[in-house]
Amino acid sequence: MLKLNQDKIELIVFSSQQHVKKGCDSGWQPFGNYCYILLVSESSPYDDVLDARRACLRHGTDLAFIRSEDEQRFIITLFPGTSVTEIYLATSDAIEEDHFIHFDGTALDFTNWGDSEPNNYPTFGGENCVAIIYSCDGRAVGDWIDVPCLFNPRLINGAICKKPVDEPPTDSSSDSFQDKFHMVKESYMMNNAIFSINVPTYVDCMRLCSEDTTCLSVNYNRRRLTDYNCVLNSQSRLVSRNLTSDSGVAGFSLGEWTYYEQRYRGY
Ligand SMILES: [Ca+2]
Ligand SMILES: [Ca+2]
Repeated sequence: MLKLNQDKIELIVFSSQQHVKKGCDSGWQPFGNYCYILLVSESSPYDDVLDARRACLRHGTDLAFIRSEDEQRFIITLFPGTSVTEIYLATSDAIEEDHFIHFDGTALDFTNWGDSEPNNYPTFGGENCVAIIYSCDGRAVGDWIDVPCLFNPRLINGAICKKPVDEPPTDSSSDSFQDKFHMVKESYMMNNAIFSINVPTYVDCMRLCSEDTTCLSVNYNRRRLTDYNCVLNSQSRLVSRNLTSDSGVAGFSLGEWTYYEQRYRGY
């Protein structure tokens, strides 16, 4: 199935070898209690890991990370017959160099690093995100490599999205959308604002973010009783180091800001 998506043509890959059981939407493949889809950006590679993440967000979920050898084996079965070369995973060491965690903040239970990886190759300012190999000279299928988060020099054109079986559709009007965020107190994401707006509560700020597929985190500040500032960010701390505990904004003192980022749901 071809889907026009802004300036990219995104190919949703169906595998004829997989039986889609009840619980996964059309085009999604089941494994365990989860559904997976491989997205291939056909017209151009993903700009960066955020671009790949947004591709999954448009499908109501987020990039996958890999928890076990069995899951890795399953994911590799999605690659044959496609033009995918390398695929972003939801794993990063942006918060602490050489300490990789998944985007939900959990530790790695399984890794499959290729030879000499991760090497934090310095040419583009280090490498804090992770891709899995399908087709790359000198690499084995399934090798993991660390890659830059915010620049894609390797022509990474794949994204694997994952969601729990029977997950209800994303409903930003539901109260449960608050569960999609977690808080980092007294912190502020610098230089990644999409826009800033006054809203009465932090819940309203989260709601705005959850309704905007380009929004990955928010800063919330209550300056005065009648002046509340909500900043929607295009990045999260998991792919950017621009999180600071010093607001750096004139007129605001430390501790007034609260940073919330969208958490991964269900896995
Ligand atoms: Ca790194
Ligand atoms: Ca590397």
